[in-house]
Amino acid sequence: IRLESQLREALAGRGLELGLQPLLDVDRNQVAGYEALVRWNHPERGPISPAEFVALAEETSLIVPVGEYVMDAACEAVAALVRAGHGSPFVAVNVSARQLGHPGLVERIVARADAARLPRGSLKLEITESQALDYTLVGEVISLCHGHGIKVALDDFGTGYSHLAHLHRLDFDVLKVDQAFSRHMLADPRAMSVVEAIVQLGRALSAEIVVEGIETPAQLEVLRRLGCQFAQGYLIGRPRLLQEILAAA
Ligand code: G
Ligand code: G
Ligand code: MN
Ligand code: NA
Repeated sequence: IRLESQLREALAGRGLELGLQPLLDVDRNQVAGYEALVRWNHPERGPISPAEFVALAEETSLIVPVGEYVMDAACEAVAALVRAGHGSPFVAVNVSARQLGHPGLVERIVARADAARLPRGSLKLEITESQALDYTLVGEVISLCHGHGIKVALDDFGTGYSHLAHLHRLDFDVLKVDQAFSRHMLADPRAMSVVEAIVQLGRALSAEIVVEGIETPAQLEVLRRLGCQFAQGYLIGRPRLLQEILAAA
């Protein structure tokens, strides 16, 4: 309860921050976009991971204003990066199962992108596999997004609930391979086989593949060899604030 009221205060004030973690276009060897990762700077406890407070936010419906904060900040961040000459990166925003059921989600995202004068193609949604999803709803959100030129990624692919049975009728544009697979792929041939198979699956479904948790050049080399489009992980970069990215350039 205390955490809940503190999160409400953070929403009202300036307690939330947006981390941006780069995704590398493996072929071109350049940053193509960012994943938006919300951070809560707690007054006493310091930064709290969304892994801790997103669940709380979902139980209390605070996930809706949290999601709006993230979309606003993400759109503003891309607009600022474009203005600063960082090309035209995309930004991928995480959406939880609870948010999917909230009417007007896609319309709100589109309105925010338009307000920031962003091309719709610079936005992606990441739907996580970590909870049971209403597949009919997911299908509707995907169609709505496609109608607006927004791509949709299936996050944490290969963990948690199995969406494999639904993949043939859910038109995901991107599959994000969980870091559990990349962590073991060089040491364990079976983990490598799984990553290879997912890359082939992506190709067969015309979906882009992002492999997460890339921490070493050897892991990145594997992705290059497999023809995987995007790499994400500490080797490419940790999540940083917009100001840090702008200052580093
Ligand atoms: O950055 P970190 O590893 O702490 O993120 C933990 C988890 O929180 C990730 O799985 C990510 O998908 C989720 N997450 C990060 N930002 C958001 C957000 O803005 N909304 C939702 N719903 N989940 C998020
Ligand atoms: O669930 P999702 O994949 O959206 O969240 C990604 C989480 O993984 C973030 O909290 C982020 O900080 C973390 N992360 C990102 N890259 C790496 C990495 O290379 N190694 C590890 N161990 N964690 C990472
Ligand atoms: Mn994600
Ligand atoms: Na993930």
